[in-house]
Amino acid sequence: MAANQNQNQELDAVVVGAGFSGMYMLHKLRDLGYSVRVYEAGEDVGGTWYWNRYPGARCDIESIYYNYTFSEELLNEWTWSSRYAEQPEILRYINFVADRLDLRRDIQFKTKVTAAHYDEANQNWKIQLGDGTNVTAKHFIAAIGCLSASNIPNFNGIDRFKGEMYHTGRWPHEKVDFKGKRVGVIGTGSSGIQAIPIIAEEAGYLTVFQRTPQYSSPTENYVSDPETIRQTRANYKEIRKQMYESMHGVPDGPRDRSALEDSPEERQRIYEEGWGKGGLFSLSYTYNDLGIVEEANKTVAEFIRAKIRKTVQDPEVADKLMPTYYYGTKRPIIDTNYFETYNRKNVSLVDLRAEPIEEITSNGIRTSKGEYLLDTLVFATGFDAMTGPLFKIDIRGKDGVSLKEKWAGGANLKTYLGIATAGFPNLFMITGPQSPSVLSNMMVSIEQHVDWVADCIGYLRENNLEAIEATVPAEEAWSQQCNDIAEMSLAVKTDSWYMGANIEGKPRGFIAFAGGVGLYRQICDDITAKGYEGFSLEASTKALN
Ligand code: FAD
Ligand code: N01
Repeated sequence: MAANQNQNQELDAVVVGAGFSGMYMLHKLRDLGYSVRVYEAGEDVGGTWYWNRYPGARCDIESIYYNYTFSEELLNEWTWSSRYAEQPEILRYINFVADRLDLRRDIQFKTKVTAAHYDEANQNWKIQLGDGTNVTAKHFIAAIGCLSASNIPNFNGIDRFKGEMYHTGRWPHEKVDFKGKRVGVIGTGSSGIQAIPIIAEEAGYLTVFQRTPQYSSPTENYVSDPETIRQTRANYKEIRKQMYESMHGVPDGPRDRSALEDSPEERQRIYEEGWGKGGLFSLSYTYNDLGIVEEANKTVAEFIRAKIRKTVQDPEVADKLMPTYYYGTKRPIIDTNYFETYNRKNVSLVDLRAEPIEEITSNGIRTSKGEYLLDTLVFATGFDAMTGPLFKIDIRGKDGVSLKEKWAGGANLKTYLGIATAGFPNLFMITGPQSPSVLSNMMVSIEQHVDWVADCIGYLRENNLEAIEATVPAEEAWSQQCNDIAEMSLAVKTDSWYMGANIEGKPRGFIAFAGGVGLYRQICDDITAKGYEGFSLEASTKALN
């Protein structure tokens, strides 16, 4: 769709974003007979997998679980090539779905949504697009992604650099040529740790600028086994049920045993087994108290540090790579040859805790100890997560109050279920803050939210209702519950993007519901069964105006 064809009509829904969330939301609502348009800033579908094209990008949830589950046909028609598919394959899958469901005809690409204001008199949303046009919709659905606002820290002199600069989350479509170049990578989160080993193979010289050393364990990727795929398809209903009822949206869960119940020898054996299997959960699911009991956490942290010491040949470099925060309180990372990369002759590590970056110069990076000359600079510096993409849109609810103003301080982040917020009727957030979202297999959380929102809109239609809004007491209680659960874990003791700590000036507060996707689904279903308890429902007031 080229120009905005919907200027003069009121749509049932406007959806922002054409990643996994927006695509399923469109399909679902359109199937139920609603008029709906999706607006997407990018040139095509894919969201995360459209933007994050950096070398080494791949998923960390096993591909057989990291796909849509709502359609058995889609499941049976797509076969993943490996345990953890790479970005190009995931993007091919997304395009396959878009074609198969004929989604593009209702998506307007290259179009940013810049503002959305609730019109109380007409009980609808006036939405402004980047091209200056407007559209009106009864429901405004933010499917804008938890990790879609890339973050480039405001380093002094950043505009002076004469070489090439890239952010992992805004990677060009063409291959970036590192051959023979002096490359600097800032950031060692999941993105940096995936990209660094591959860039190192091609670059003339790679300098990694690390602020916080990370725990990372092996991915152990392998080619898909046809028999496993056959069995997964044959048992999908049961597997999906397990995913729905689980903690993180995958069929298994933590072993029901404390790390402190085992002898050191037995623990070592268990950790070795988990390490050997590879993947996101093999190590963290070994015991059920690694995320909550300090002494238990120390055992797994020390296990990984010993692995790093054994892998990295230069003891001084190994020392710089030793993580000290509580394991698992930042998103666990899985890698392929990350620590091994520091044994290469063309790679060096700069510890930014010992020598902070003072400025970016025209020729590279100057730390407190000297200047590093670079041809190419890669920012693997993450995202302004969760609230970042929402705040980029001027969203205003009742009385013209902006979402940004409403959530001004960390403690002020108030949502009901992470889907809605008081004062903003008919605004729905797919995998919004204070939902399980980033703590889970996002596909499970996305599908659950989309289904819930579609059911809710259906309920309004069936009952001749015009608007639904979270009540203040309901969101107060939900936000308190989210904070209480987070406080039980070690996660609140670490500076991480989960806590908003990666963005200068961002209020601190745990950003998600940490009670697990199973419990969360039960709560949502229960609220629906009670006629949308905690929401106020409004009939049409249009006749009165
Ligand atoms: P996104 O894919 O982020 O899509 C949102 C879209 O909204 C974007 O295309 C954006 O351009 C658009 N948009 C935002 N604001 C506007 C606006 N104002 N106007 C118009 N368009 C707008 N999760 C997992 O569960 N497993 C994984 O293995 C995994 N791997 C990941 C790897 C990387 C590199 C990253 C960054 C994230 C990963 N995630 C993973 C999280 C991932 O973001 C989700 O799994 C999922 O892809 C999110 O889909 P989404 O549609 O909700 O959001
Ligand atoms: O971002 P991050 P990411 N000066 O925020 C550093 C998902 N994902 O893009 O730790 C110097 O984790 C920062 O340092 P510190 C996944 O959910 C998944 O890597 O803040 N350094 C850190 O090292 C993940 O969690 C996959 O001290 C600065 C890095 O930059 C999320 O996306 C792959 C700095 C940022 O790490 C984000 O991951 C990729 C500064 N001023 C992403 N500011 C999979 O494998 C920041 N840093 C599925």
